[in-house]
Order: sequence, then structure tokens, then C-alpha cells
Amino acid sequence: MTERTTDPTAPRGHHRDTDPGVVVVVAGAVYDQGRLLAARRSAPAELAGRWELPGGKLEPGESPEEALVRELREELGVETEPGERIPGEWPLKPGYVLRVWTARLLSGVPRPLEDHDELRWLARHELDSVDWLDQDRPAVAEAALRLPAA
Ligand code: 523
Repeated sequence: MTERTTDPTAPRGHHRDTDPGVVVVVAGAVYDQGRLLAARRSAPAELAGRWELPGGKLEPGESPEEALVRELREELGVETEPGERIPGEWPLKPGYVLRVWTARLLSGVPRPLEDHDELRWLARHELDSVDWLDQDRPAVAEAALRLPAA
């Protein structure tokens, strides 16, 4: 099954393997040494202070994996390698859905360059210590099951 966005006229984030009106947001369950990366949003106001798996909207012509690598580079200054998709799709605000991939940290130390004001590496037993966005919680639970040993 192909996952590519192929319509260059589609607005940013639109994705043709779903309803063309739905914007796909990709997020990464980034792991390193047995820990998962959590990022605290700094905007918009209604989401600020809540924790998420970092990511963002697909751009036209990008595969979800390409979008994820780009977003993690822009937002955190790191290079990552996408792994498997975490099964499922979670509704965000109307017209937006969240899809999540695992990603392995290849190089760099994550820094909150854009959209976040704090980052934490969480071991499995620490995953409940931050206030995750509701829509990220099922993906975090699945990601926890896939956390490789340190
Ligand atoms: N979420 C969300 N969880 C989550 C992400 C990465 C995003 O609920 N793990 C929501 C938050 C926003 C929408 O998805 O309502 C778009 O995410 P955002 O703002 O991170 O996407 P960007 O970075 O593509 O957006 P711009 O800042 O507009 O470029």
C-alpha cells in the first residue's frame, strides 16, 4: 500500500490515501537508550503546557516518514530514522488526524528549537509523569510496549 502524497495542488498537510479533506499530522515515538522522548508544547494557548510526541503536518509530495524526519530536524535539531507505524489513527481537532511512527535517534541532542519549551527522555516507568495530550495517550501506550531495552 502506498502512503505517498502525490497531489502537488493539495493544501499543506492534505493526504490522498484518506479523505482528501483530512489533514494528516505525523508524530514520532523517538527512542534512545530505552527511553521515549516527550516534548512540552509552547503553543497554541489551548495546548501549551501539555506533552506530545513531536511532529507536524505532512507537506505536499512528502511521505509520512519524510515529513517526520523533517519535522524532528526542524523542531529538535536531530537526525532520526523512522521505524514502524504504530497501528491506529487518532482524531485531533476537526479535519485533522494523528498517525505515529517509531523513530530511532541517529545523531544530535534534542533541543526545543520550535513549538516546544521543554523536552524529557522518559523510561517506561516514567511515562505517566507528564501530562500528555489526550489524543497522544493511546500512541504513547503502544510506543511503551515497543520501547527497546536500553
Ligand atoms: N498534534 C497533536 N499531537 C501531536 C502533534 C505532533 C500534533 O495533537 N503529537 C496537533 C496539534 C495541532 C496539530 O496537531 O493541533 C498540528 O500540529 P503542529 O502544530 O505541531 O503541526 P506543524 O508543526 O506542522 O504546524 P505549523 O506550526 O503550523 O507548521
